[in-house]
Amino acid sequence: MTFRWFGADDAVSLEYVRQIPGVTGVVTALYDVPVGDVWDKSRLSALGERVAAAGLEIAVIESIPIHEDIKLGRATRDKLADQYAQSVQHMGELGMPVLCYNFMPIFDWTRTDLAMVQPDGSTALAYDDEALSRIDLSHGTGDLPGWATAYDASTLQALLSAYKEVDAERLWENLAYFLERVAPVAESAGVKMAIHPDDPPWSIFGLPRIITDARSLDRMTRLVDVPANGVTFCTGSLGADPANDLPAMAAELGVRGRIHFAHCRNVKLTGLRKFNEAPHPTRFGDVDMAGVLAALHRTGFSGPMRPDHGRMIWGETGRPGYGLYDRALGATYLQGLWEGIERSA
Ligand SMILES: [Mn+2]
Repeated sequence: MTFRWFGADDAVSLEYVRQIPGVTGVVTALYDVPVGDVWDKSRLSALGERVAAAGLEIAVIESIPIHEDIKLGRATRDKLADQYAQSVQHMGELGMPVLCYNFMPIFDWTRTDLAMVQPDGSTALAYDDEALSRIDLSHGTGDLPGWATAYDASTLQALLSAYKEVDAERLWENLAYFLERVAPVAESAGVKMAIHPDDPPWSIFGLPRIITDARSLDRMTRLVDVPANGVTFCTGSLGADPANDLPAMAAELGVRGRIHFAHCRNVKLTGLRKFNEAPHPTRFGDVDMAGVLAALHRTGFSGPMRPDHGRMIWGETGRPGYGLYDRALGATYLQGLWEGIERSA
């Protein structure tokens, strides 16, 4: 069991993470490296030492962001892919076994409310496609929750217009081009690459999103058909689309040995392309968490798992989705569920 940690300025300290029963690994990153630059091996090593000093280990790097030029297929992508592969090589040399990354244009996870009040008084992240469609990006990302300072107006407009030339098929080509250069390096360095599904799993702001369902995950793993080219099975992202049969998808990818990391989170679907995040146990949302874990268990999954986002409960404030308390409850629930599955198997 692992837990995400955002580094030295995370309000949830490593010492607290260490006290969650059963959590042995952290999921972290170097957060201040400019996108595209090589991750310095000595800095990565120092991060590992800091985590080790707290009695934990780095189980997953989440994530090394992929430069937009790679996703856009621009001429600089060769150099950028080489630099990315160099960072992956450094991970391997330091024994950091799993890399979670994503291939979403411009924005990664997107929500329209970071603190939707729930009937029990807790707050949760929420998404409503109608609310998203009303957000005006012409003056930058100021109105998009969680992305307020990410892009100024001119940078964002330039990127949005560059993506007008990149449809879903072109994005697939660009993903293949990237993986052809990086996945073999990961394979030989002993690093498992685990692509994170698009969150939410559909197009937003007219941008293509391609990692959304069983078919696309299967296609992705076959772009470069090596064991290191795998998936982060994020139940919350994939579960936002009711057409996704999560236990079947976990079984299918799991039996091929391509699930390298599990993100476990529940979502409550409240309308068409509308949901809020929910407590981790199956009955609080639309994700069959018991079914997913049973499928993972059956297919011999032994990789890292983390409770993905949590609600804010007990008056906690902090980074939306990443408080201590609800995620810790999730970690213990998931271990209890796993124990039950193991006992009855
Ligand atoms: Mn996730």
